[in-house]
Amino acid sequence: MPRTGAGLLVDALVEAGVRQLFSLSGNQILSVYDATIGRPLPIFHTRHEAGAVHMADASGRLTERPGVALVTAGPGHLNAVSALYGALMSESPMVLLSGHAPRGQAGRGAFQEMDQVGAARPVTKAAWRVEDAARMGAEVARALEIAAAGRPGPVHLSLPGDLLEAEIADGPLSVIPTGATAVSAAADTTLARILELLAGARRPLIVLGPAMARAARAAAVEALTRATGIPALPVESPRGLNDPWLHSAANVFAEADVVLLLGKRLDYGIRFGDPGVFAADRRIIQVDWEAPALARDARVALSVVEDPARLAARLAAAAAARQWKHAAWGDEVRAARAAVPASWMALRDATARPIDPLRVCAALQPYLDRGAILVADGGEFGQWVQAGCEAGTRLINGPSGSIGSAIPMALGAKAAYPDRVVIAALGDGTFGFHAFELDTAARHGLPVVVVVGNDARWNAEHQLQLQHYGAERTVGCELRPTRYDQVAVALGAHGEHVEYPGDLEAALARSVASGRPAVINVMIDGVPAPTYRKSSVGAH
Ligand SMILES: Cc1ncc(C[n+]2csc(CCOP(=O)(O)OP(=O)(O)O)c2C)c(N)n1
Ligand SMILES: [Mg+2]
Repeated sequence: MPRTGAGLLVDALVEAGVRQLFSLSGNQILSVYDATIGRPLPIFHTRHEAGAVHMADASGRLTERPGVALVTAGPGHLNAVSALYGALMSESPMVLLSGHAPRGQAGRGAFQEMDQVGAARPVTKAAWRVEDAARMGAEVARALEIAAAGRPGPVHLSLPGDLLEAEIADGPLSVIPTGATAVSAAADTTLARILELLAGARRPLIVLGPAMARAARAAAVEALTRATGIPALPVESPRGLNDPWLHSAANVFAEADVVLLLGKRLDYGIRFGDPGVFAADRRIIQVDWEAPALARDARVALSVVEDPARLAARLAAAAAARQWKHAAWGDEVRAARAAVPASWMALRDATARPIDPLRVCAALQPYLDRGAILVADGGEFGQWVQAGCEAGTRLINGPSGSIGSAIPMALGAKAAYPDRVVIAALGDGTFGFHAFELDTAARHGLPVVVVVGNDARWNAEHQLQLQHYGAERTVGCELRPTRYDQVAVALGAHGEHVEYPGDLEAALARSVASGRPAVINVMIDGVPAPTYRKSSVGAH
C-alpha cells in the first residue's frame, strides 16, 4: 500500500512510544483512523472533544510522556481547546492533533475552515499547521518533543485533510529530529550564591510549581531537602495558599525569609509575592526553565534560567560542603502539613445524615493506602477530598481552576495504569460536565470508580454568595438531588446510592469488585471547604 501522510503520522506516534489515541471522530481525521488498523495504537473514542484532551492530559501528567488527543476540524477543535487550558496551567505534556480543512480550499469558505492555530495559541506552548505531507511524521515527533521538554505543556498541530490523504512519493523521508531543546546550566557561582542565601536564612522555604511537584522531579527536591533540612511545599491548587491539602502549612509561608521558587511562577497562587505573603524581609530566588516566566522586578533577589529539577540536584550535591541548621524548621513545616483539626477525627467517623465529606474521605483512604490513584475535582466537595485524603498519586484540576475534568482524567489514568484502582471524587455539579464519558469507560473497559458528593447545589458558588452577599441573597445555585447512579447504570456502569454513612464501605467494595465503571452517588452535607489561613479570600 502506498504511504500516506496519515500513515507517516501513525508510524511516528508508534515509534515515539505513544500507546493510545484519545479521540472523537470526524471527516478530516478518518484517514488517521484507517492508518491505525493493524498498528499498536488503539483509539479510545470519547463523547466530547474536551474529554479526549482531559484523558491525554491525565496520561501525560502521570507518565511524563505526552498523551495524544485526535479531534476533527473547526468545532471539534474548538471543543478541545477549552480543555487545553487545564493542561497548560498544570504543565502537562500532551499533544492535540486536529484535522483541518484541505489547503487547496483555503480562504474559499471550506467546510469547518477557521484559524485553528490562532485559537490554540493562547493555551499551548507551540501550535502550527503542517504544510508538507512528507514531513507529517517529523513534525508530530517534534510536537511530542516540545510538549515534554523544559516546562511541560500542551502542543497543537493542525493536519490538513489533503495532506493526511496524500500519497508520499518513494524516496528518503524527512529525518525525525531527536534531542530535546536543552536548557543551559547555571554557572557554579550562581549555585554558590543560592546556597549562601539559603544557608544564611532563618526559615528558608522551597516552593514548587505543578510539574516540579510530580513524581518524576520529586527525587531531586527530596535530595535537596535531605541535604539541607529545608522544607518544600507545592502550590498547585486553584486556591493557591488556601489549598486545603496544605493544612496548617498554609501559615508557614508568612514566616519564610528566603523563598526558593522551583518552576513556580510568582503568580496569583502565591499572591504575586506581595507584602504579607512571606516574611517582611523575604528574599525570593526564582528558578525557571524559561526566562519569560521569571519576574523581572524588585520582588526577586536572584533569577536563574535552568531546569529546576537539575538545579535542585546540583544544589543537593553541593550542599554537603556546608553546615545546615534548618532541620527543626523543616520538621515544623512537615508537622504543620500533616496536622488536621482535632474535630476531624469525629467527623471521619460521623454517623449523621447527610453524610459529612470527611466521612467519605475515611471510606476512600484504605484504597489510597493500597495504591489507588485519586482524581479530585470540583467545588467544596473536591476541596474536602483533597484536605481529608492522602494519596500517593493524585490528579487535581490544578491552577486552571477549571471544574469538570475528573471523569475523563480518571479514564486517562486507567488507560495509562490499567492495573491500578482509579477513584474520581467530584461534586454533583461537576459530574454533569463529562458524565457521558462513563459510556466511553463502559465501551473501552476502563473500570474507574466515580464518587459523587451530592449536595444538590453548586455549593462553592453558594458559599461565596453567603460570604459576600448574605444568606438572604443566595440565588441561582441550586441543583436537584438527582440519582446520578441511575444515570450511570443506564450507560452500562455499576451504580450505588448511599444515604447512610455506614453503607459507604460496602458500596465502595462492590464498586471496585464489579470490574465495571461505577458511580457512587453519596448524599453529602454541603459544608464549606476548610481554610486554615488567618486572612483568606479564596480564589477558585
Ligand atoms: C469550567 C468552570 N466553570 C465554572 C466554575 C466555577 N465553579 C467553581 S466550583 C463550582 C461549583 C461546583 O459545584 P459541585 O460540583 O456540585 O461541587 P460543590 O461545590 O457543590 O461541592 C463552580 C460553578 C469553574 N471553576 N470552572
Ligand atoms: Mg454540589
